[in-house]
Amino acid sequence: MKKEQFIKELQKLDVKNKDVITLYNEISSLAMQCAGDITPTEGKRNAYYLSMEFLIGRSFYNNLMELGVLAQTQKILTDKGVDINVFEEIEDAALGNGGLGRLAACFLDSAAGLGLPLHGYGIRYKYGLFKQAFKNGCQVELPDDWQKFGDPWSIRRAGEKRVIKYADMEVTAVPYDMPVFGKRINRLRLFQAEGSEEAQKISEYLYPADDTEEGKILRIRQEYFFSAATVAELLENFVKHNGGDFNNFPEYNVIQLNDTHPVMAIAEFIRQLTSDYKLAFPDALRIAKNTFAYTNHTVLPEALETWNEEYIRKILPEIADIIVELSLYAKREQAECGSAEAEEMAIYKNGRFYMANLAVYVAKKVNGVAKLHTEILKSSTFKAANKIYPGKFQNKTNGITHRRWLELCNVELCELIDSAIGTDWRGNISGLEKLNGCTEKFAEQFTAVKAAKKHSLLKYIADKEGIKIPDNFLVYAQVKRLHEYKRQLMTAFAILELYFGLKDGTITDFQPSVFVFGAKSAPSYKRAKAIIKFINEIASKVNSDPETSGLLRVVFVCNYNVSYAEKIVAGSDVSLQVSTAGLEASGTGNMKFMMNGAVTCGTMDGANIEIVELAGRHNNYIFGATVEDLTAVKENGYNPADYLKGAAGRAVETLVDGTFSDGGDGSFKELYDSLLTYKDPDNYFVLLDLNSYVKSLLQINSDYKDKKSFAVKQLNNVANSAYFSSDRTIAEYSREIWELY
Ligand code: 26W
Repeated sequence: MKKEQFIKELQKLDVKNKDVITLYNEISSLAMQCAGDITPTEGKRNAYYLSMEFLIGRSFYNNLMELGVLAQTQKILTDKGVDINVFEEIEDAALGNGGLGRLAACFLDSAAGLGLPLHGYGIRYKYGLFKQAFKNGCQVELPDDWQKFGDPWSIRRAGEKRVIKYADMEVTAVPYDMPVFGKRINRLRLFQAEGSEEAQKISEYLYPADDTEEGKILRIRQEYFFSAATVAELLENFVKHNGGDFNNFPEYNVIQLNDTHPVMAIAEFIRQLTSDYKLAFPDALRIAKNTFAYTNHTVLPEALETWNEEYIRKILPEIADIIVELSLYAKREQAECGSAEAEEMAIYKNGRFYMANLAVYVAKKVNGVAKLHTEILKSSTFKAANKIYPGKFQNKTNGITHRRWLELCNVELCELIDSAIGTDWRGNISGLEKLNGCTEKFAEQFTAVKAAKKHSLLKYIADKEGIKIPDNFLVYAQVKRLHEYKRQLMTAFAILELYFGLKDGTITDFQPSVFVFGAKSAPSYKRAKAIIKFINEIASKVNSDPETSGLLRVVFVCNYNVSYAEKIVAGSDVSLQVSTAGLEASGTGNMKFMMNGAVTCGTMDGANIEIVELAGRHNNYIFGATVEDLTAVKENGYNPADYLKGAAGRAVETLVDGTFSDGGDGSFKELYDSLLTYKDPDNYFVLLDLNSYVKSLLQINSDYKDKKSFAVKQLNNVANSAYFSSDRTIAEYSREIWELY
């Protein structure tokens, strides 16, 4: 069905006494008929993106926009007495945790937008990322039953199901296909586990708590489940369409591994080629080396997956044997390296499998996700491999799809851009830089647009959180997963310093400001949960203080997700990106804020460096220790207590002086001890950077008085944000890794 047909059908749709969910399913199903056949085109080279997470968010508005019928649908529904915004009740499909999962969704959108054949493979979780609620300011997790609204955007393909075998069970993998709309329509195929109760568990929950042996085994089962189903399908299709000479397999297929979660696909690929298709191991390995590419998304040791050999051997003995065999091949190839380097690259050591090293050994290309991150991979994390495999490592700075993160979430800004530079930029986002010539001229109009989006955001927050913030407030936002390295705790202390300064009169002439937080903590991450509680405690104290609540507010929005993010990035003035230098591989929220005209208040970390490089340091607010500074600090010995002078000391003391209550679980004291008492205190240098952070926040507050010049800074960020469209990122992957034409 073409979109004209969709419009005709929609006009005929009877909406009388139908509830939102029925309407949602009927309209979505109509749009789905526009998709037609979405099977990957055989005979051409296709790229396949294997990811454990696809954080696609809400599909309804995005898909109608990508089909080019969103405005008309809104009009037709309005004429029928239906406000299109009612579908906001339909929750997001949160099939991911955060960064790497949302990136996967943006990549699929951009490939479709560019007309490139990139198809996703993953898991169709019954329950996605938990729904967050607050009980006395503490995070509680509720199941994310996203399918209760129906799932009109997927097509079940029972005819293509296949059996996945473990030593102790068999599972049926049933594919569900979701179209990815764009200039061409690509496909996201998610496998659902069916069979016994035990088998169904494999696709029940996203990332089960892996702090137990049972959790770890389940995670291994999940990783193997979708990897094996995908490999089996790609090999079968190759035989069916391109003959049986597997030497040509890389001509038609390139497989991108999104972090280490799908890395077992490499071992499974070799297993199937050797045991099912009778290839010799060296041939299977050679073909694998021409097929796979690997993206690393983090240098944090706790996120670089290693698996206890026994766990894998227990349920996947052949995979364990193949990984051991690969480690021997790698050792032989790396024989000329010194023992220390061999140790660093080891795939199999002290009874554990190092999945990142396996990926680095086999993958033809390995990429980091921002310039600094890739430098750290080459000079530190994978230093030895970079030395013996020249040309293997490359950078692919992340991006975000500007269709969702600008055109869908900020129509008003897009109209302003159209009026300033015409509409060519919508066809090719790099045209945005034409704005550089007229940011002064359009500054006032930008201020009006930002004010309108801020009004919508604050109204939404009032509705959802019950907290009313006046429209004249300056909006600082820190929205991302809760992790110590992202330093939400440092923002909490900075807010307390502002609060105390307002109370004792040392801070004057302060522009009314609100700090908006949004974050979910992993359920088992106690310290992150304590930080959430601490921020909520600060919010209730600050917001209820009549002396200062006209000047300073704090809001921790509940159940932050993709849809909430769309409103926050459009309505905020300042984007807080304050991770410890060297630890945020890239960040992608930073790019969303930049594209929507927020200035970045941040450290020289991840993609912040490239944002500031492109938008101009004078249009942003950089503070804090750099990677080099921290190396020196560590060498000279770091004593956080040295940084407790004045207001900083007072702010930190509130963790233990009774100002706030942790509800009696001792978590605030533990937080305090982690900063000051433990033998290796303040691992993320919160106290080191706190003072310069507060100075930065005050500078922003002061600059905000001159609305015009502040707006020029903000608009300059928009003008230089095209580089951070994932269209640019995908074009680079396509040219330099996938070689798609
Ligand atoms: C321990 C915290 C943690 C949890 C999960 C760190 C990393 C992970 C994932 C394994 C990797 C991940 O999501 N990394 C994020 O990937 C984004 C997309 O590339 C980057 O923008 C983020 O900087 C990076 O943290």
